[in-house]
Amino acid sequence: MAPLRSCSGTLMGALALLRMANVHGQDDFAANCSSFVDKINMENVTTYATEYIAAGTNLSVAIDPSCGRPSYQVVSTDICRVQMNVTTSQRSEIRMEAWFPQGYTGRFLSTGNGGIGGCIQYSELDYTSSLGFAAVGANNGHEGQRGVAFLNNPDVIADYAWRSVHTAVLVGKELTALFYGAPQKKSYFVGCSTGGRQGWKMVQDFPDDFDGVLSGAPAIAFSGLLYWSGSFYPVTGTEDADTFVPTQMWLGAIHQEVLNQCDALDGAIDGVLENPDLCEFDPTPLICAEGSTTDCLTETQAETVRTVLSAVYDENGDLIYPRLQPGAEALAGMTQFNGDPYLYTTDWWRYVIHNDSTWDPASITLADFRVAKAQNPAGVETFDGDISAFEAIGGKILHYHGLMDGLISSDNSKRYYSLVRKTMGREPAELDGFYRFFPISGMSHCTGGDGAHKIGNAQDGVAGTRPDENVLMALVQWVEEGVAPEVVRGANTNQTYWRAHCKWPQTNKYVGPGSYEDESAWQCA
Ligand SMILES: *[C@@H]1O[C@H](CO)[C@@H](O)[C@H](O)[C@H]1NC(C)=O
Ligand SMILES: *[C@@H]1O[C@H](CO)[C@@H](O)[C@H](O)[C@H]1NC(C)=O
Ligand SMILES: *[C@@H]1O[C@H](CO)[C@@H](O)[C@H](O)[C@H]1NC(C)=O
Ligand SMILES: *[C@@H]1O[C@H](CO)[C@@H](O)[C@H](O)[C@H]1NC(C)=O
Ligand SMILES: *[C@@H]1O[C@H](CO)[C@@H](O)[C@H](O)[C@H]1NC(C)=O
Ligand SMILES: *[C@@H]1O[C@H](CO)[C@@H](O)[C@H](O)[C@H]1NC(C)=O
Ligand SMILES: [Ca+2]
Repeated sequence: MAPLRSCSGTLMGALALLRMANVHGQDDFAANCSSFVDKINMENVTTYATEYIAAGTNLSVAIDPSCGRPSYQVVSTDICRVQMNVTTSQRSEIRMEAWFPQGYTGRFLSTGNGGIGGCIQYSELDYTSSLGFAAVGANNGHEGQRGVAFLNNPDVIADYAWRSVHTAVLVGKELTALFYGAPQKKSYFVGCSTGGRQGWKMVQDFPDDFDGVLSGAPAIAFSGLLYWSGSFYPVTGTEDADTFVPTQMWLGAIHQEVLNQCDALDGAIDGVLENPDLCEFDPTPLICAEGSTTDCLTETQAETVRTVLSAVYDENGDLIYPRLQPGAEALAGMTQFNGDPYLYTTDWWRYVIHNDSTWDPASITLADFRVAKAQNPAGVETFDGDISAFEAIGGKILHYHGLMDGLISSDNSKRYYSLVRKTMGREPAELDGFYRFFPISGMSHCTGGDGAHKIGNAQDGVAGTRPDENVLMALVQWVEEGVAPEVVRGANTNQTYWRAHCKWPQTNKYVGPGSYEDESAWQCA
């Protein structure tokens, strides 16, 4: 029958047209991207490339070797890559990139940085652009993971403390509007460590920048943190000192003894501490018996263990920085108790605080801390408990911290939560409307760890993209639909089990009857 033939003819024609439209859509996107460079005309912005990058491309990227990050990134989705430099003062600038996905969702996002760098996080640009965010990332005002660029240049320090992220957000939002033809609907931040601090800095001082902030393991109370990290070297001494505790002991016997004493306190012997606050670790059982010398500690070494696992206080007994939470001693043993000066501390006091590139990290004392705290260059402390301006704009902040973090104590995140409570005079139920904090058991520093650490906070830690299995998408749901996360779920490394991490101040307790790998065998209390 004629109508049928014509119908199927129309259908085939329509399919062909659709295919052509798809190809044209891609061509348009690519063409729009390559010509985009000519449309950009912004003060202080030098754009040197806009190029279409097809999904699957193994992109070679400029990254300083000190960053310890790969010099390539495999791109997961079709993007328009925009590379530019932005002047931030007469003697400082940032290098920045914007990755505009073809599958744009109307959401803008800024990534963060790490350490005292200097390193664009290409993995996070890729991760977030593949989720449909128009994503930006900047180099924080200098290249690489050292502090030399700070010397005698407070503008580079200001870029590091706040201006790089803030500038990249202003420029990035303008470019997003220009490229897609309309302003972003919502704006987000994702970062961990120094990135976590950057997120908090924006919440505290630039509340209009973001609608939602995902801040992990934040390097806040900055001078206290770097003083704490720098205080270990004079205690441990170098590898040949009597006071030194071999890294193998931290990885093996000491971590095991912490588990012996504290793993069961949450109800389950699973190699993970759900509530390190209950753990008062005592290294005494590890002291060598008469005649024994292996897998044990001398009295002197036991004293080192006690000291480096304690909080640091000033002369008046005021807390400078809390203790490392038990469970993280293996990572800390490798990175902080390893008999070397802590590089970030060394560089910060040399190139920022004392302007003296010969300053000796072995000489660090409370006086050095006092100078740094008083100087608080460009407001880097990031420990302001009044975040009411962010609440007032309707912003949401989702804060998390790994309980196996051996670089930044999760106790300091709890301390900040308390500071906000006290400063704003709010109970947790009242903060819940806009600020929620989730300690993540079994998570190391930002990614990795022995427990259910894959929460979707970074490309290295993704086990799903639904809001109930991905903390970034949970934040989006909170901001856009008003559905706030009650728990943050994560999977372990091999994704053989999931666990729901509780909202602070609740903690997880194993109640059974199933195995500890059974999510429903745990309860927040
Ligand atoms: C390309 O740009 C034109 C004009 O600015 C716009 O109408 C079109 O939607 C864009 N196409 C794609 C695929 O981005
Ligand atoms: C991408 O390229 C780098 C070196 O250029 C190479 O080491 C890496 O294996 C490549 N990755 C993939 C997935 O092809
Ligand atoms: C952009 O900044 C980087 C890092 O400071 C610099 O190496 C590069 O030469 C600059 N590029 C342009 C085109 O200005
Ligand atoms: C450009 O940078 C200068 C500082 O070098 C600053 O004073 C000015 O406000 C910037 N312009 C814009 C549009 O941001
Ligand atoms: C180091 O230099 C900066 C800027 O050049 C200055 O603000 C600071 O006071 C100096 N610190 C010392 C200890 O000289
Ligand atoms: C995870 O999987 C890898 C590769 O299959 C395997 O080598 C490793 O032993 C597994 N780890 C655990 C903890 O099961
Ligand atoms: Ca346990």
